[in-house]
Amino acid sequence: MAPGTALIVIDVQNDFCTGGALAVAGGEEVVPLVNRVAGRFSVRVLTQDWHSPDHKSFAANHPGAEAFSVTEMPYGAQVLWPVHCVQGTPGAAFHPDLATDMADMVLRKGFRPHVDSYSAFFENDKTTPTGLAGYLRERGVSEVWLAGLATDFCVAHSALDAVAQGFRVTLLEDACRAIDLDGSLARMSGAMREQGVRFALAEELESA
Ligand code: VGL
Ligand code: ZN
Repeated sequence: MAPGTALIVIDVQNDFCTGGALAVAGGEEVVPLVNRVAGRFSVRVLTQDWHSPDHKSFAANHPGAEAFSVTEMPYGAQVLWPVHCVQGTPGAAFHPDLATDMADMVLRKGFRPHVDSYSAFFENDKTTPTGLAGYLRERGVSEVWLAGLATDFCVAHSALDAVAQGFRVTLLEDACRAIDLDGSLARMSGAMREQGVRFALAEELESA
């Protein structure tokens, strides 16, 4: 892999895997693929969804609201999720088989109670940066590959923001799994293709 290419692994945490609070079908299946390809990248970032217990993206913090319903936040529409990835809980920990020692940086997001953060670059208000773009630029990164959970939420928003920040972006498709809520996978896949995100399989890396 060319220098200046980063792997960003999104939210491979227990709550997004089988048995977790917001389980993504087959979420844990991305782990062996991520572990296999990580060594090919010179910069490796893991992200962690990291919510306070009173987080406003939780349906439980909106009396009467059901999980997976949509509400209006000051920054726009927001899906209300089951309580997940609460700071310091086992659900927020990385999947136990994920190779985490390889990470140069662990980036936590979604820790502000009033703003959700799908993207690894910007919170859902689309203005509060996480600092990741600056980190990658300072490390000389111009190209990013994305893997993890969930394809149609945190991975897709990260991919779109990465393009907008001027990075070349590849989605490692078989190292991602989706939630697919009301057609979100088709919608977000279309948006990613439209913005020039390239879709690739892990074998492309392994045969290189
Ligand atoms: C995610 C919903 C809520 C994700 C995080 O990682 O895709 N989705 N929080
Ligand atoms: Zn979350």
